[in-house]
Amino acid sequence: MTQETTASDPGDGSTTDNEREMLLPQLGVDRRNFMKAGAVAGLMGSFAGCTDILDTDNGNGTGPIDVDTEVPPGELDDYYAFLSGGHSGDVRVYGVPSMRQIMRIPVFNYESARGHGHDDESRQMLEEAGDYTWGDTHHPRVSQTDNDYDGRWLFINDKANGRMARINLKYFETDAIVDIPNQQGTHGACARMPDTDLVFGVGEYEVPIPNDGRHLDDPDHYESVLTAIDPESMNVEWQVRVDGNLDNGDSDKEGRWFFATCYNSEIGLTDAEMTAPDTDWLMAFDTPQIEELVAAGEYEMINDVPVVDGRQDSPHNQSDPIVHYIDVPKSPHGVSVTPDNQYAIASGKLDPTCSIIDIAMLDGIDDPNDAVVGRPEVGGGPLHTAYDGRGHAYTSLFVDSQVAKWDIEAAVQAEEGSTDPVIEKIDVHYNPGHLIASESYTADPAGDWLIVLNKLSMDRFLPVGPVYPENDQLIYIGDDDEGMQLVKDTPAYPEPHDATIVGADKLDPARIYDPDDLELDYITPEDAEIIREDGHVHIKMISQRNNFSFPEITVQEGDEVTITTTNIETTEDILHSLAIPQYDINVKLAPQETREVTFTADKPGVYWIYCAYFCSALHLEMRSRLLVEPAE
Ligand code: CUK
Ligand code: CUA
Repeated sequence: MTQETTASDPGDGSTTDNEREMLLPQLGVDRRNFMKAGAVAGLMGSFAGCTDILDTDNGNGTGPIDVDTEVPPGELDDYYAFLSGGHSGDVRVYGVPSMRQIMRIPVFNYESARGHGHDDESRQMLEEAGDYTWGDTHHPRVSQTDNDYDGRWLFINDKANGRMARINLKYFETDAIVDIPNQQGTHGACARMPDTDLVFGVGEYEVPIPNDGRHLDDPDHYESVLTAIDPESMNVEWQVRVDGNLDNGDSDKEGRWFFATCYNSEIGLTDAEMTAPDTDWLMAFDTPQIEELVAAGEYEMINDVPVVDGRQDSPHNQSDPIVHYIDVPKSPHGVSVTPDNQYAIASGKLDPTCSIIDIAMLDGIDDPNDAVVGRPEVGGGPLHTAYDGRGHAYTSLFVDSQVAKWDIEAAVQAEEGSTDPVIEKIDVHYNPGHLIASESYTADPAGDWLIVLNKLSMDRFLPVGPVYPENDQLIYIGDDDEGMQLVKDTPAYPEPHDATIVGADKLDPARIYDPDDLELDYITPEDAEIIREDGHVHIKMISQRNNFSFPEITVQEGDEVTITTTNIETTEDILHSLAIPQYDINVKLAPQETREVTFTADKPGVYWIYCAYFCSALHLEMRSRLLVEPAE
């Protein structure tokens, strides 16, 4: 148990260690000096009189500290949190409430510890998906059945290169990536509810379609598309072209409406042009109607994708439009649907309000602006909104470095621009982007934890040079009387944008591989062999504590070499790897996993194939020689 992970109240009115530490800056005592003096009971005692300060606000943006976030050694968290890695290109798995980072899942990045991009299969997946070395992940969304997490998949966008990836949550491993045509910058990512039968990629950067050089400096030809992807096949099923651009998105809970914000309705080319008008749009896509048009052939085929015209002057948008363009101020950013499916709430970004759209009113409406039923003023720079399932909305305020908690029904009743619906604000550190409440994207949020993904961390951690970590803060929201309570700072490698918090009991990850789930044939000790044919050497072998099948393997310079390896261990947590120095290869092998790697033996010499996962007391001895004989 450490100072940092404890925030429990001893319950006897005395001050906890954590409270004392949080008081230190105020009292002009730094942590080291405090710790040095820690044995001095007198100093401890001198803090006791300070509990009154703590009961109100300790100046650190926190309220009273009486929330138990401790997950003692040997115990497990209640929730998984999946955080996007931004331009690191990966997804991170945290436990909540401990905020311990448990795992990283490489997606668009090459990563050696998990062998991602190092074995033939994952390398081929990355190459076929555009052959980029990085991506920009923003919105991790876990698949649902009947509006609740079903533990099958996690979908994640690539804002950089217009892609969508799927992570298999049995193995916590990226198993498919689609390079989306006609879309530059897939930003928002979301699935159609209630059963994740479509995954939507929201196209941010408007470009000519097709973008083949025929229109360059002519913004009249710049467009964005919404993309619908089949979650099983990962095929792009259809797209809708729109006016303006698209940013974030969310789906209703009944399989009809998909909402996306647009901050560049004017197709401006500079920031000044993009922010000139007072309103942009929230778009509402009538997805069953779009599917009917696709089925009826009412589309244009562009780069092998059926593209339906959803622009304002499209014939499909005259009566009973397929896309409603709803005016909202001003360069809106996040949009999210309330758990009860009543409202879509768009955050104003450059306007201090959120716009509340009554979803049921959209059906057959003449003027979609009539569906805006509330517009509370929540504070400076509202970006994203999350829900606790008790009728409250939590909106991140980028400019104010705060989170505003407000009452949704009160905001519908109040005058436009009223601040009355705001119940409470809490300081966060600093400049929050997304915030995410536990199971907020389902019909039944848990309503206990809120993670706020702060872009700046400034003075919150030891300095590590000019590249700062982000700060993921944990806030307890389970007690409406006490109010929001900041309980934890967590440094994050750049740069999480969004997260999904899933009850631990809703996932059932495999402990070892099921060989039937893998493409490659399982290799037993008896199967081990070296097959030589016309300049190609195929080595089939096993790995186990503490060796590979062959103590040495001889090949000729210039041979193409394929090594297929099965880790035949059946004990969980006993991993091996197949690392080949100076050949840039490290393939991870979890128990019962088979992987394959192919390379050209173009460097003569002796190379010790070794295992990079520390697997046993004889791990260091787990190595074989690759002997590459020089060509004549
Ligand atoms: S975005 Cu980054 S803070 Cu990509 Cu949802 Cu808003
Ligand atoms: Cu196998 Cu180390």
